[in-house]
Amino acid sequence: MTIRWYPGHMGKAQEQVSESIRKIDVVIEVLDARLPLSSSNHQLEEMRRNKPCIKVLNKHDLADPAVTRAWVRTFEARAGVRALPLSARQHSDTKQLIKLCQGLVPHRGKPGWPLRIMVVGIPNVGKSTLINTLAGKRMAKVGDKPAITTCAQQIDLRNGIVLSDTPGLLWPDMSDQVAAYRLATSGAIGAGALDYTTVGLFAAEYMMHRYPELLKARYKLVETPDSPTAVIEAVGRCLGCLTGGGVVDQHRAAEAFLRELRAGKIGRISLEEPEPDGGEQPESLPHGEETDI
Ligand SMILES: Nc1nc2c(ncn2[C@@H]2O[C@H](COP(=O)(O)OP(=O)(O)O)[C@@H](O)[C@H]2O)c(=O)[nH]1
Ligand SMILES: [Mg+2]
Repeated sequence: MTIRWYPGHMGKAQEQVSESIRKIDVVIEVLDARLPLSSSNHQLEEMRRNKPCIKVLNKHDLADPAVTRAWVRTFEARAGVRALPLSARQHSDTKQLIKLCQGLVPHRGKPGWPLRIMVVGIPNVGKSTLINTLAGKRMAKVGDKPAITTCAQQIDLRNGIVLSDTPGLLWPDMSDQVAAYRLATSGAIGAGALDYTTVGLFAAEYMMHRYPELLKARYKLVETPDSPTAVIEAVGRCLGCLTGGGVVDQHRAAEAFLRELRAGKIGRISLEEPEPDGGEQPESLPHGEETDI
């Protein structure tokens, strides 16, 4: 199955983000910590020119902490890039983000000379959640002041920082089918674009190779199932996704499996990891011969 998913107006969105970046000091790119590469936008590096960028590895609470640490090292090896794992709902986490921004542009953040930040990222990574947590109850719009009219509307965080109140919408590279499957597994792609059974089998294959112990613990299995279908079968039995005749309903079982995986019920899992040599993209196909995922 080929996943196709092209939200509308993407070309225009890219132009707007590119234009807005000219007038800000720090770009905050929100990524999904479970799949930081597949949830990134490859044009952003070009779009941000030489502006400092913080890669927020959001939904840290759902990701494998060791893999997230490896991603932080990979990103921070790039010029002008910092990386911070966090949970966008956590105030304490976002305070660290503010400190990092201030450290990157120390000459800004003074009266009449605010530090201007913008949150960008693909749909569903948590941009709005992050903006809401950053803004908190002290949120104030200051878009009518010429000196700081850098975007349509801004939120004055009252600590020398102004935040663009609309997130810069980017899009993932859907021509990469492995990335598309990872995005679908994470829930970043809307239900209309995918077939639960196929995505469930992709996720099952990944989990049986990468996190067999988590699978066994969650679904009370003695042995790791030997095929993706057997994983879904086992999940269906454990969760009671059965048809009238007591046979596992594959579709319902796959849907339940994905729901559990996305909610972190199976454990903290990452869907991709950087290569040890600093390269980023492990090559693998959803149902091909390769099994390096
Ligand atoms: N577990 C977890 N869920 C999060 C986190 N941040 C956001 N979410 C959830 O991710 C979904 C998408 O978030 P949203 O802010 O609307 O994403 P946006 O499309 O980038 O603005 C929502 O269901 C949020 O509750 C996080 O740090 N951890
Ligand atoms: Mg949003």
